[in-house]
Amino acid sequence: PEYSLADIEKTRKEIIPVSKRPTKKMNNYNIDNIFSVTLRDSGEVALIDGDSKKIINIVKTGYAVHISRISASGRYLYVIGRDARINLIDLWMEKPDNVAEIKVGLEARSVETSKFKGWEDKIAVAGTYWPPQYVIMDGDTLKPKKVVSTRGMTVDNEYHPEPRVASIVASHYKPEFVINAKESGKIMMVDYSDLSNLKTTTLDAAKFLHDGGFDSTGRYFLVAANTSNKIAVVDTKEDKLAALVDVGKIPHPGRGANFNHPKFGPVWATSHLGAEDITLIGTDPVKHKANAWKVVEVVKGQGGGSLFIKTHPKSKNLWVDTPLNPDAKNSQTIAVYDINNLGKGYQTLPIAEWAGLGDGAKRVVQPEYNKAGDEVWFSVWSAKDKQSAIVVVDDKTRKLKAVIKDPKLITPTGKFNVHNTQHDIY
Ligand code: DHE
Repeated sequence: PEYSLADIEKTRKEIIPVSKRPTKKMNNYNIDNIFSVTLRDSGEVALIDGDSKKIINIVKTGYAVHISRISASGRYLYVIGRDARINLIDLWMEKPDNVAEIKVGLEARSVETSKFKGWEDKIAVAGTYWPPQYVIMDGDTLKPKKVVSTRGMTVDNEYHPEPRVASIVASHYKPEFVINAKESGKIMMVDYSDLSNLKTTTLDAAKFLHDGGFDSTGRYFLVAANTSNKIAVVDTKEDKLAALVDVGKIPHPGRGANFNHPKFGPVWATSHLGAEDITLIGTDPVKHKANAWKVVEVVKGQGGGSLFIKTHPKSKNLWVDTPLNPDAKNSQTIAVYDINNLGKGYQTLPIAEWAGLGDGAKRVVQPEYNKAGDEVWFSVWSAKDKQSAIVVVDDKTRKLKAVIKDPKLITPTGKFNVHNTQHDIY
């Protein structure tokens, strides 16, 4: 079935209207260091206080809940389920909880919020897999304003009836969202400042756009065209494709990892689903022009089946997971590299073993830093009926710091630290 703006509006609930919401922060939490943790199979997120490691609240969200994103001010948390349900959580409440909810389609993976100066917290956007479209909403009420179809021609000029919307990021340079259509390989820079006279710049990238993140300056967005084995680089200042970079089989960066390479200068890194490669791409067209948008180094990891890679500006470590590797000795551990000496190879840390769980898949997935950049959190992901956990590692010593276990932590996967997600720090 198709899904119109009227259909979408019918599903909307303002659980707590804006006029009844707090006018200032009503709790003593260090909001910046809260983690929103996807509890995939229970359709919930756990809000965990990063300082005390205690669960603040378990909030009901959509089916097979997928990602969380934070508003520009850091107040509102948007969570999207695979059933295209968005939950808006107000972190200013005494106990942060849902304040609004909407179902923007039948199936979805992405949600984002306006970040340009003057537009903080004002607009939200969600992309759907079905129907193939994106929806622009009011940031605080989720009232839908505009639905735009992605049906049309691919980069090869063939018609595609259902290009799914993959990742979306908010530009820091303009009032624009960068919206990636998977099957068509088109990247749409959508201007949200005037929805009745909607301006969109469409870039031809490469087919099968999936996930990606900004470079360290926040100007360039690097997105995997996954089964095209390419990374597309978008210049969000000029609204142009800066490059299409050939990489190994099925890059899967999550949001990727930015660091200063001792030899090549600023780089952005991705790991791969289909290769053991960790690919480093130069991102500084000014001071390191010869390296910009080139693969400057490929480091070997534990194997294929990697989903996420992470570092932090304050850290010297690069963490690479391999949760979909068929060998448990890879899927249950993490590889960590010294950024200043990648050639030395990686150290393997037995994260699943540290969690001290019984039997289960215990896939170690998605490193995520705390605000200070001195701790890394990992999910140890088992089936719904088995115990899972979150393992916290001290970044400097690479030693176990804490294990968070609770019967309510069912199938934890993605984790989103408020500060790092709000400011695109990764
Ligand atoms: Fe994801 C991000 C799609 C399966 C965990 N995933 C994304 C994004 C897309 C996507 C398009 C980028 C969103 C953005 O930035 O706006 N994911 C898909 C799929 O189509 C796929 C392959 C199959 C499916 O059935 O959904 C899929 N994803 C998974 C999982 O099985 C994972 C590992 C566990 C889970 O929770 O479902 C998973 N995906 C994640 C995570 C992110 C993500 C944790 C965000 C990473 C980040 O650091 O931002």
